[in-house]
Amino acid sequence: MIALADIKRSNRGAVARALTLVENEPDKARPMLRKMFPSCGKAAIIGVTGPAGAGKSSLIGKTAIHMASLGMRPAVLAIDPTSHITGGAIMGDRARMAELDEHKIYVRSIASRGSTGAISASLRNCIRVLEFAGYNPIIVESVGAGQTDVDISTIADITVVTFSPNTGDSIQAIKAGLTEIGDIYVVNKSDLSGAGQLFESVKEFITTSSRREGVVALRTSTKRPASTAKLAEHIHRLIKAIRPAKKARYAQSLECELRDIVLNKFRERATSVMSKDNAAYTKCVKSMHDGKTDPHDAAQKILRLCK
Ligand SMILES: Nc1nc2c(ncn2[C@@H]2O[C@H](COP(=O)(O)OP(=O)(O)O)[C@@H](O)[C@H]2O)c(=O)[nH]1
Ligand SMILES: [Mg+2]
Repeated sequence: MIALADIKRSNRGAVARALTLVENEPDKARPMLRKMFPSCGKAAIIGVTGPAGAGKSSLIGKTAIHMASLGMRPAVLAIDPTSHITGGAIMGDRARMAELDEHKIYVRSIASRGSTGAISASLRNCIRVLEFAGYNPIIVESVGAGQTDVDISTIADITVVTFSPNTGDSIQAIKAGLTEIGDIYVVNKSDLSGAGQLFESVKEFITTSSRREGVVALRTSTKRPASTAKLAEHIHRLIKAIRPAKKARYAQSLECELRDIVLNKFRERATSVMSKDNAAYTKCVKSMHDGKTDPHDAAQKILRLCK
């Protein structure tokens, strides 16, 4: 049993156990999540996305420390499957971990395998646990474009899209739709050559293509503290600016979550009905093959079996 009171006072062990339960045994986590639900929905959720290797983990590590010095209590969830492989600046680096620990910043990577629906559900519930534990904002690192397929911008209040000059596909990635989701565009690794040019392209692209208001482009380098401090300050200002709209945003996000759950459950149910072991299903298929039932009538029969 994990005591809610221990999670509430941010006991690290209790928070870690709660997150593990949510990830590995979602059904067993239900009663706990039910109790947490009424006090959730107020924490700001910051999504950080962009190509693998752009420096998201490193950047989050540095920025979170600035955020802590601005009086915030950030927690980080990484659903980046490459975080471990690249030596993941957040998770792997002991010195960095110690620094984050010192600032009481909670960092955790969460599973990126499984269906998109399962990852999103687990992410949303992990956010609840962290919010209940008093963390705010909750920063979520995800790889954009096709790798984990969790559309972070539907969950996040503020989306940071990150590029760097040495992930060659950056401009293509920008054009591939990322311009629609970002509130902040970051060209990281500005200490490397090519960053200036990329920054100009990003700026030009967002002024001509982004339909959102107040979108900014920033240059950062994890080697230059002033640049990451500036990013933290900008996020801080945005968090304050969106506060009045947070309730409505959360209501919208809950409805989105509800639809996801229902549609996923329905898909699971339908998939299990349409199995070769299901006599009613195979009968239906045979009747269709024999030319007795057309596919639409067969589908109606199967939908009745799904109830
Ligand atoms: N030169 C330079 N390297 C950086 C910078 N930020 C991150 N890196 C390096 O880029 C690599 C990938 O960083 P990581 O944070 O794991 O990227 P992620 O895959 O986007 O999370 C690591 O070797 C980092 O040390 C930066 O601002 N400048
Ligand atoms: Mg990473």
